[in-house]
Amino acid sequence: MDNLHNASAHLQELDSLHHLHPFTDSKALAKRGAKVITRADGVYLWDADGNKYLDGMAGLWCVNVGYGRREIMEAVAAQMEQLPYYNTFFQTTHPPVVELSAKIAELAPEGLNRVFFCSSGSEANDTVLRMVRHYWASVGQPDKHIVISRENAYHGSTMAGASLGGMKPMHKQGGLPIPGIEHVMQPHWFLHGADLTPDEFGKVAAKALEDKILQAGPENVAAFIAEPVQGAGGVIVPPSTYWPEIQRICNEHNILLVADEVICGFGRTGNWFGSNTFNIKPDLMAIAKGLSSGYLPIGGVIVSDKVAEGLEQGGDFNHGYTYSGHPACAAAALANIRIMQTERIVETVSDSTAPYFQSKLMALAEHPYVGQVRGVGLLGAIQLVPDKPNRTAFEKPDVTGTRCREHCLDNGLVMRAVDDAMIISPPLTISVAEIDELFEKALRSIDQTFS
Ligand code: PXG
Repeated sequence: MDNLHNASAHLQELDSLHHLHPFTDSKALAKRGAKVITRADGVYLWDADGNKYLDGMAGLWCVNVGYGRREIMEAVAAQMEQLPYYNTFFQTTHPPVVELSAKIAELAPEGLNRVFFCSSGSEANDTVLRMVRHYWASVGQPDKHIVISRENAYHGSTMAGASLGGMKPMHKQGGLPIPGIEHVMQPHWFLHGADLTPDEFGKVAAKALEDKILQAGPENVAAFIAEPVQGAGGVIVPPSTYWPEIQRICNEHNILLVADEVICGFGRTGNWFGSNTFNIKPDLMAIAKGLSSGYLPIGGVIVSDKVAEGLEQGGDFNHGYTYSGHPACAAAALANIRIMQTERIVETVSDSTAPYFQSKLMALAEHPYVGQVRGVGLLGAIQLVPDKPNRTAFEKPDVTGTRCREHCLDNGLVMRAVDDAMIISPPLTISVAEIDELFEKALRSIDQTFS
């Protein structure tokens, strides 16, 4: 154990000297040292000191089939031997990208049959921004360029991704948002619903989109982009009245509807896509994360026939990445989807583990310091509050959530805090016994947070 500990300290020191972490205060991290994760299997992680954790976040909302899948590793190794890289720019293609495109078209909602590949969710949303504008220009309506998104949305960290996103702390850095992007209210009843019922509030939140479209002029608006369920914003499941209204508004005003399925896609909500769960008919869908269960970086934009046909009128779409459709990443995604289909993972989530997970989550609503629980499929949020009856927030946001997260780690559970909401998004392969373990550890950690 001592040797292990030394190994960990040495790595921590080098890490703090040479590695800049995403979304991190480097100085604060250097003081405590990063946790060194060395191994994973199933739903569990191990650190360099030999501690074991149940990974309640599936890495970063992505390891849907769980860790340690030999089928994916072998498919990638075989592809690397055959053809480790070739581009798809200059009228060439290769078997894995063809097969993956066809597979995605088969799984995607009706009428979405084409895929543009990239390496991440951020790149997918950069593609979305350029693609929807190019679409409208191609069909003779170049004025339609404004993209409307929502406050507290997360669409990535590149210039376009972070601009489309509605995270204020991100907009404060680097001169964002870029022009032509507007934000409207998020459907977060707990924070903004005041004394409306969730269903009344859902319509109010949707109306914010219609007001914004009318203000900008529908002839100037290209698209509305939204996550079916906001993930990084705090697992915000919209009221049932929200999505039908959004759909009506986009249809009526001739605005493209973009579903950001980066988290919701590939089984997370109990269907292949969040759009299936919420009966959304998107024109485009951004995908990443669960597409390869995070084994290799790959993302994409799934495009409807209408948009694809419009784009065809515009000639070249001057956009693409060296790694668009990377063969090894495509092979990883194909192997991942094969696992999901042979093991009927989406069906198991929807019929068995998600209902069980949601019942355990709902039971936590009784806790004196839990103001609300939210969830769908294998997504959950536990909103911690100081004063239950009044839906008040803590005076200093983040402190309680961070403390709870630390207790979780001490108890062998990875659970992320979004301000004071505790977030759960485990591998979709989690068993009933592991769900019991997850909630037993979560409850113990919440109790310790308030003791
Ligand atoms: N869209 C959505 C809905 C996301 O959740 C992205 C786009 C961007 O994907 P890439 O692959 O570029 O990271 C995401 C990513 C968090 C957290 O702390 C969430 C994400 C990424 C990093 C951290 O919850 N989501």
